[in-house]
Amino acid sequence: MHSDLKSFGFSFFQEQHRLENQIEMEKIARVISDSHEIYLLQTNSSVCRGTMTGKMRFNAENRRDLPAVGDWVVISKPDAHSAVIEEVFPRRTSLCRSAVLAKSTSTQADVQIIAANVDLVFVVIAVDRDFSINRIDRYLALILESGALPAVLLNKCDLTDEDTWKSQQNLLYKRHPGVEVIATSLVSGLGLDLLKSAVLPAQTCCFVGSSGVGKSSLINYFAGEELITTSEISEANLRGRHTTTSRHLHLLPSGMLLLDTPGMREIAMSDASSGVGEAFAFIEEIALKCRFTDCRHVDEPGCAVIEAIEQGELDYETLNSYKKLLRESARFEKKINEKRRTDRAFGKMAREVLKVKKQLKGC
Ligand SMILES: Nc1nc2c(ncn2[C@@H]2O[C@H](COP(=O)(O)OP(=O)(O)OP(=O)(O)O)[C@@H](O)[C@H]2O)c(=O)[nH]1
Ligand SMILES: [Mg+2]
Ligand SMILES: [Zn+2]
Repeated sequence: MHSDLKSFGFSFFQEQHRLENQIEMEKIARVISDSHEIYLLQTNSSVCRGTMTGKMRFNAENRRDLPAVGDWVVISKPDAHSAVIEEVFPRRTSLCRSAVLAKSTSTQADVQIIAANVDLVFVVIAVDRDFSINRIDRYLALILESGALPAVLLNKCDLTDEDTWKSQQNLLYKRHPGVEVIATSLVSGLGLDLLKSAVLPAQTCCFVGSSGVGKSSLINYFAGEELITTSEISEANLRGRHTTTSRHLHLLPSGMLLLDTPGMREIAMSDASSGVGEAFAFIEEIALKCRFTDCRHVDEPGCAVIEAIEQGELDYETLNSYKKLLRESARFEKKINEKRRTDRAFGKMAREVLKVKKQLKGC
C-alpha cells in the first residue's frame, strides 16, 4: 500500500502553506486517529504515535486549537517511534459540533472538531429506524458550514420496502435539492457502485451518523476485509454503547481515504448560521423579497416567505426547522463569545499575577 503523504490527501492547499513557511516535507504528518489526545500520525514514510507540545496545549484557547483527525501537522521526532506535534496547518475544512452539554453553564461552551480537512461527508441513516428529517437538516447545516460537501446515505434499504426508502429519498430531494442522496444496502448490494463512484482517490471522505447505522460496515465493504470491528445492534448499542469508539482515517488499497467516526447520539449546532443558510438557500432566496430586511417571517406585512407558504411553495415544517437551527446557532455563538470574554479576562489576570510574582522575586 502507498503511504506517501499525497495518497493521504496532501494537496495544493497544504503545499502552499508548506512553501510559504519553509517546512521540510519530513516534518509533516497527517493525524489519522486520536484518542484522548494521543494521536496516530502518518508521516511520509511511517506511522507513529504523537502527543502535542506543552506550549500548544497551554496556548489553546479552545478545542478548535488542538489537533484533530484529518489535520496536517508539523512534528519533531525525538525517536523513531514517537513524535511531538508542534503546529497545526490551517484547515481547509473543519467539521464541528457544539460540545456544550445540556446541563452545562454558559462558560463551558466549546466546539468539538469531528474531522478536519474532509472533502466529502456522508450522513449515514438506517432507513428502518433512524430517519429523522430534522436531524438530517442539522447534519447538512454543520457540513456546509465546515466547507465540505455533504451527501446522504440511506443505508439498510433491505430492511424496508422500496416505497419507504423512496419516499425518504424524495422528501430529502425536495427539502435539499442540491444534495446527493444514495440509497444503499450491504445485504442486497443496492447503490454500492454509485457510492464507489462518488468517492475519488486521495479525497478524504467521512462517515457520520447514529450508532449501528453501518458506517464501519460500509468502510469494511470498500476495504474488502474486516478492517474495523462492527457489531449487531444489541442491547448494548441501544443503551448508547458504540462499537467504534475513536475516529480513524483509513487509506484503502484502492486509494480511497475513508474516515470512520463513532456514532453520535446528539448533533448539537455550533456557530453555523451560514451553514444553515446554505442548507436552506431556497428560503433565504425567497426572503430577499420580504419587505423588511430584518423580517422574522412570522406575521410581518409583505413577508415573501409566508406568502410562499400560502401558495404551497414551501411548507411550515421546513421553515420551522430552518428557524430552529438559526436560533440554536445564535445561542451557541452568544455562549462562545461569553466564554471568550471570560477566558480573556482570566488570561489577563493570570498574566498580571505572573508579573507581580516576577517583580516580587526581583526584590
Ligand atoms: N440488514 C443490514 N444490516 C446492515 C447493513 N449495513 C450494516 N448492517 C449491520 O448493522 C450493524 C451495525 O453496523 P456497524 O457498521 O457496526 O455500525 P456503525 O455505524 O459503525 O456503528 P458505531 O460504530 O456504533 O457508530 C452490523 O451488524 C452490520 O452488519 C445493511 O445494509 N443491511
Ligand atoms: Mg462503527
Ligand atoms: Zn419574511
